[in-house]
Amino acid sequence: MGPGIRITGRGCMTVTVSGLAADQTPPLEALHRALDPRDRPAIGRPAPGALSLSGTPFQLRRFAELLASDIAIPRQISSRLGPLLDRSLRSDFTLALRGRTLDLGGRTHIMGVLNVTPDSFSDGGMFADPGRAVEHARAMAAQGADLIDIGGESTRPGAEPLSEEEELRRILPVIERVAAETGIPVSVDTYKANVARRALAAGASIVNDISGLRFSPDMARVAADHGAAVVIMHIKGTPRDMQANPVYEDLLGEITGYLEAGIELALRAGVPRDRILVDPGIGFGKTKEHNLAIIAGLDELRVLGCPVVLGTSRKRFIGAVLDAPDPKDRVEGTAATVALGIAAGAHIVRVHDVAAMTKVARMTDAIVKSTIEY
Ligand code: HH2
Repeated sequence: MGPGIRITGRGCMTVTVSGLAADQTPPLEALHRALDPRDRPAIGRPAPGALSLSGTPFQLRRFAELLASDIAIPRQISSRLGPLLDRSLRSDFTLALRGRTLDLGGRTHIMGVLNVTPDSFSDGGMFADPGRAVEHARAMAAQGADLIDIGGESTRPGAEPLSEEEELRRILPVIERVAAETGIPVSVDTYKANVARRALAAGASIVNDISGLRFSPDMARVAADHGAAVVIMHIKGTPRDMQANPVYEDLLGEITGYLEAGIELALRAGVPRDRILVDPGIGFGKTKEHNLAIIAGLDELRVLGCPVVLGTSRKRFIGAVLDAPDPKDRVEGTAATVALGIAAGAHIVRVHDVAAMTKVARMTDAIVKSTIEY
């Protein structure tokens, strides 16, 4: 056999610096030229005032080191690239919950959805009875769920807000029993600080807030006071109005910015960084095209340095792609989003079909997280 050539690898990353003034580009280009040719990432000018560098993590780190020590380049650029690269390359995530830890840097974790509502878009009315809800949580745990996410208010597009009293009446008995009887960590899906407070006292250990800590000013403090973890999710608008023509200038940039500001809120209130998770909020103020682009570009959220939760399960955009109006016919479509979401960096997937998605996640992990043994 003659010589052969193979090109392999997933390790190429691109850093794009935008908003550069005319006199800021030449020193960056000079710095790039100063690198040993073997350590030079590929340089490009994707738009006016923007510079891109593509290469291996090693090449980008070399550039960041040189940049950090260059006094001709504004600190605002030179001091940020190194830490951002460190966060983007981070893979060790251990989530400390009451009395247990989840190693999110290893295999993908499964968050089973338990809606104790009469009107959720896919399972509304099925688990409104506490006994049936607890039974379903047990079944999901047996099927592979690592966490159970319990919610009492549907946040489907157009949904009206629910009173705190009614939300508490629905979820508290279920949270108490699921936490006590299954031992599986429980997250409470609420944007109301008073509801979160009572849910945490009843045994939940994570607050899953679809508003990214924005709708209730006290939410971050409540989470900090109870030693709870938080899922900070992106939403544009409110459930009632979010699907009325959502528009973005820079989809992933805006989502990342919103989540970053949410992380700041959490940190300032006293939630430690290792208890913060982020979620791009699939379907929350997004068109079908937005949702697809977010999944494809999910790895952009890695700069936040927090584990990523992805909630695509049975959602409307899958129905739109597959022409499947009934959410129960969206399981295979959900599987595609779970597999590609994991490949693009999701650490936790929030799903209704736990048995099927546990297998999809294990299979995807076996391919993309090759250090895990099966
Ligand atoms: N999606 C829903 C609710 N909560 N939380 C996070 N972190 N991420 C999500 O994508 C997410 C969420 C909506 O789905 P569901 O709970 O099944 O429906 P409904 O809001 O109608 O109860």
